Amino acid sequence: MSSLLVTGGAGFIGSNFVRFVIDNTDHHVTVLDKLTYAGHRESLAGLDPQRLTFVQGDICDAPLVNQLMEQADAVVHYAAESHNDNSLNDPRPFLDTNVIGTYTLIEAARKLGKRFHHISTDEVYGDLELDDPERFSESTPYNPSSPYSSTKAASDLLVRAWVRSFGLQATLSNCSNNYGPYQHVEKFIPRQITEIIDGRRPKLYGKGENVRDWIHADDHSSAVLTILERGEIGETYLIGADGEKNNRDVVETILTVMGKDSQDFEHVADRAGHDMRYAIDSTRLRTELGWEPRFTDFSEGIARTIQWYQDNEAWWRPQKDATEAFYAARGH
Ligand code: NAD
Ligand code: TDX
Repeated sequence: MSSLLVTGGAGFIGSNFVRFVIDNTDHHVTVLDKLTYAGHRESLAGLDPQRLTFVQGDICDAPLVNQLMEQADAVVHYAAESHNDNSLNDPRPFLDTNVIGTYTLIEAARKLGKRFHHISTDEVYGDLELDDPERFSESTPYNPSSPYSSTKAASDLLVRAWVRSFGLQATLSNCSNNYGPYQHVEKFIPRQITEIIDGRRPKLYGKGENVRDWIHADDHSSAVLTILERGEIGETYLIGADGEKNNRDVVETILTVMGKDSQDFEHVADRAGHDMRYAIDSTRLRTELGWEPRFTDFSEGIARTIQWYQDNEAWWRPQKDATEAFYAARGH
């Protein structure tokens, strides 16, 4: 048994990872999470207290980070400001958490000689044309578009530099768009599900032609555990499950599964600098480390996600009004 320090473990993907680790390994998990608007203690409810320690704190707090890291065998770093629309409204927290927070963690990890895994996104590669036959791979040049993705790109480059300059024992992964339970209602899929529950129409930015490459959060978790166990130090692995869909197709699937007319959506103001298409080639992870996704039926995964939001209104309801007020003020 070993002890994992998981940053951002009360957020969407972090909390799914913590559940996955507790269900599938005998590791102990310590979560370090600031509980920003995006973090919820309730997302970790019901987990065995013998296996989980929760610490509320900031990854920019070096003394706290050092103290927690001393007790850990390995660190998995999810904590971030994660929403593109927020980054267009107020970029500063993205610089603090994504850049200075990552710097604080890797400084501690290198001084203490700890194994470190850095979680990142396919958005660091910029976007693809709709008809481009190529997908993102580990050798695609960085070309981020938004304040969010540029701070994630900066954090990736810091980790790579710390590997080369200081021998940091790190791996990195860049994953495509996740879906599943515990995702904040500001994000595309939960926003549309909860709009329909509230009797309103789903809202597509622009024409709805933008493509995202969807992966279930549990498949992301299994990939991260695989890389933590078998990944080569200093290397980057792209995580994706061949789930490319345009936003309009996703909304039509959600409407159909929820028993509504598949065309009952509306178009709203587009996002500034909106990336057109993301697509991941995960051949390396599959061939070198033997990873495979389990959730390959998107409609079934969406149906289970819809069911989760229908069954867990108490979890998302407190965030809904403020989220919609933010969007309304921006024409979204
Ligand atoms: P999220 O916004 O749901 O959760 C982020 C968590 O980090 C929250 O619990 C928040 O309280 C915490 N946090 C924020 N600032 C902090 C700080 N300074 N100190 C400590 N904790 C802090 O995000 P998510 O969607 O779960 O994303 C998690 C990670 O995965 C991020 O690094 C993101 O870039 C990456 N990622 C996300 C996706 C996606 O589709 N959501 C895809 C690929 C990669
Ligand atoms: O109401 C909406 N209508 C709409 O059409 C919202 C909220 C979004 N969209 C579009 C914008 C994108 O094309 O849906 C797509 C997905 O939007 P988001 O859920 O905001 O995700 P995205 O911007 O693609 O980024 C996500 O995936 C990569 C995560 O938020 C990032 O943290 C991750 O790095």
